[in-house]
Amino acid sequence: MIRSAVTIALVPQIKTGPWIFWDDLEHSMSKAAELGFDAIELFTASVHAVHSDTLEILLKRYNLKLAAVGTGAGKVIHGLTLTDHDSDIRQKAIVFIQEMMEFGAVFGAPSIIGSMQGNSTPENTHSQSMELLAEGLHILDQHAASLGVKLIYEPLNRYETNLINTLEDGAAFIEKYKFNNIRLLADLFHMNIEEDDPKESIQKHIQHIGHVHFADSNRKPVGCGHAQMKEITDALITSGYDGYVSAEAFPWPDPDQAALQTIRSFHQYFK
Ligand code: LER
Ligand code: MN
Repeated sequence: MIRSAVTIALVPQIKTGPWIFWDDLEHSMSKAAELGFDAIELFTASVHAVHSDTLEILLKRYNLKLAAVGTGAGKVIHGLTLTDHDSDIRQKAIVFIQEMMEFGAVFGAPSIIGSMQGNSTPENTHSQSMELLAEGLHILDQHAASLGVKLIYEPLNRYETNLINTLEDGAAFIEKYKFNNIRLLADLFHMNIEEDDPKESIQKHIQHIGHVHFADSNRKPVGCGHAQMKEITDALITSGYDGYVSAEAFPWPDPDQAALQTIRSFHQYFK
């Protein structure tokens, strides 16, 4: 079954980012529950930001699930990526992601690697960076197996990474290295920039897709842009997608209205 989720970011340093709720955790969760979301997707500065006991109590109180845990703060706050030329930083990036994975696994939730994949730089060519990415993901793929959760890898648009931009390249990478526990994130905003045909790409790579970020062409809440949303969401439904569709969009015009617009769109396309 396709389920709805909404992002909550508790990282002040990325306050201009595409996350619906920014406020205090419980207040955001109560709003999500009131609107009928099934789950939340959480972005925190580190595993120390929210105690798992506290999260467990709140998830029960508001009858919500944890859909996924974002790791972007690892790069934004701590400067860590899996492809940094400095092996010490790569090692710290792996530990940061492993801790996030352990935090999420308590709730059966996967962690997402987006910006922590990094970029190839003058110090590392593209192929060297891809090797470093594969080395890091190999360790994390095994960690996912030991925890019994998936790890979600997110192709980003070209302005955010020069490593993997499309579902096709992501799928080829997973197959090349035989990662059994890594699934792709289909972020509809990035796909709107990079995919020739988002619906076809979804149909073709559905077996690799483990999470969806729900946003319109301009990264506003779905319904506020010009993406061909009906054919994209139909592709998810008819291909048998069975995971979360999580609102990662700008809190436009404000968090409450963005959440309301998102859940209305979710019902329009998926119910
Ligand atoms: C993270 O999910 C993502 O999509 C990035 O573009 C955030 O900057
Ligand atoms: Mn995303």
